[in-house]
Amino acid sequence: MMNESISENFTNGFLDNLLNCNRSACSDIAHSYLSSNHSVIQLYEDVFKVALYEVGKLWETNKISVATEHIATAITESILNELFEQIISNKRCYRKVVVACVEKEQHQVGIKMVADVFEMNGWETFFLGTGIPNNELIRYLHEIKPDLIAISLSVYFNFTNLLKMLDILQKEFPGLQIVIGGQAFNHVSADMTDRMGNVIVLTDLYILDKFIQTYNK
Ligand code: B12
Repeated sequence: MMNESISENFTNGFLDNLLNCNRSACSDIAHSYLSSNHSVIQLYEDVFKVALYEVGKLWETNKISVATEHIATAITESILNELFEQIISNKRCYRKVVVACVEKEQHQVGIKMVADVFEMNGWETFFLGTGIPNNELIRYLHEIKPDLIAISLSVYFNFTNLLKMLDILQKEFPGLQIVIGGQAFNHVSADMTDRMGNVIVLTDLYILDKFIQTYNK
């Protein structure tokens, strides 16, 4: 309970400063959260994600402008990049993961966090973000030969693009382990996920971290 309210204070402070476009205050909050005994995953899940979901609600209800939403996202992405050197693990496990969004998906903050969790667990991570066409992805996978691909889907109406992407991946790389996540799955029914074939759906970074640790054994 105590811990929850501490996180809430940081999250509210972070959100206020995002909305006021105060990048350096946001950065200070992120660093002091980590120094007060919280993990990077807690920072991502309980501060950054909660604040950006709130930004989404404010944007959806026209309480903030598109510009403010863009700045809030850009600040968060810049802090993720700033923290990267700090989170990278010295213990390498010599596994490779390609991390990408479904074609036509424009949301890349969540999947960047996913890439970081793999890095923290010693994986060599190839973060493609948004905007990679399927044919270029296939070409890249042939080049990198990863152990696993992680895919993100945020917007529900891109689900058919996900099915198309999975179909191509599963034909071209039958043995490749595929993990998928993203907030679109809050709106996808079980009979739809059944159509995805042999893939693993993971809902958040805590679960992803456990999955990677089991996989690393
Ligand atoms: C920023 C933002 C944008 C930016 C994105 C810029 C960028 N660089 O990423 C821009 C402006 C491009 C954008 C565009 C649009 N957006 Co937008 N956007 C957002 C906003 C405010 C924040 C997104 C974010 O970063 N969230 C924080 C991250 C950390 O959360 P996350 O993505 O869920 O990721 C977490 C988990 O899902 C998980 N995860 C994610 N992927 C994966 C993958 C794996 C393998 C695993 C294990 C886990 C995992 O890990 C993360 C940590 O837990 C959200 C609000 C919201 N609720 O998120 C709306 C939101 C996602 N957008 C929305 C919409 C509707 C749109 C547009 C259609 C708007 C429009 N009319 O044009 C377009 C869509 C374009 C497209 N084809 O994708 C809706 C989606 C509704 C829905 N259910 O489908 C939301 C929810 C806003 C709202 N409330 O209406 N958006």
